[in-house]
Amino acid sequence: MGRVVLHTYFRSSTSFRVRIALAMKGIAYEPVFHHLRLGKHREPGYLAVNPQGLVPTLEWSDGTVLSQSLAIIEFLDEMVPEPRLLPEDARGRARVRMLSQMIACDIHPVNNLRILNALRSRFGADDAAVADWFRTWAAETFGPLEALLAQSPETGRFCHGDAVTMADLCLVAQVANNGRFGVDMSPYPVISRIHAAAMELPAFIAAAPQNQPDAE
Ligand SMILES: N[C@@H](CCC(=O)N[C@@H](CS)C(=O)NCC(=O)O)C(=O)O
Repeated sequence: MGRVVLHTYFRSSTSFRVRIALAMKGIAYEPVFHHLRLGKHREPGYLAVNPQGLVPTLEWSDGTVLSQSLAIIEFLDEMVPEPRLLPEDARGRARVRMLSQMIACDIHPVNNLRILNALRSRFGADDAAVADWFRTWAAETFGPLEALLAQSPETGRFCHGDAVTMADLCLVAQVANNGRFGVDMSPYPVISRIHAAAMELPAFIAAAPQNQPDAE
């Protein structure tokens, strides 16, 4: 395989999702770090690569440039099929996408750095108010996510059966973010159990924020 580049930031949960996928599939890559708190993702050089100015962005060996973590993960799953991160059956794939999107579409966007910065700059929110906002929207979806996982016979050691899927990548990365904002995880025993099981795996450990070269 040729040169693969990942634009990333250690604390970025969307980058964390992709780093796990790369590690699980054994794909070596060159990281390019963008310090989000210093606004490095808004510099012209990076905007030329990704006009949205968000991480992650993947530069694949054939020159393909992709943003959007879930699109990247599905692309990687097709390029390097083993181990699979999306189930073989349509129903299973839909369920994994459903669980993934609950986090990726309904929690992450409203709790993203630029939203939290806007709460501060436009509405005068302080640290406590920002953390309260974050916890509100995390809980709004983690409650139903917990219920769905707890009631489904398709939930196993991980979100969908006993093998890791894209949903686990999203779950683990969101739990890491929750930790930074003091989200009480006690109402979510199934999510916590899946998180603990995943964090025993080498790919998840290698991809974890604290184990990145740009970690502070
Ligand atoms: N939907 C995108 C979201 C990407 C995204 O927002 N990434 C965050 C880091 S987790 C970011 O770059 N934030 C910068 C900002 O909010 O200014 C994805 O899944 O990749």
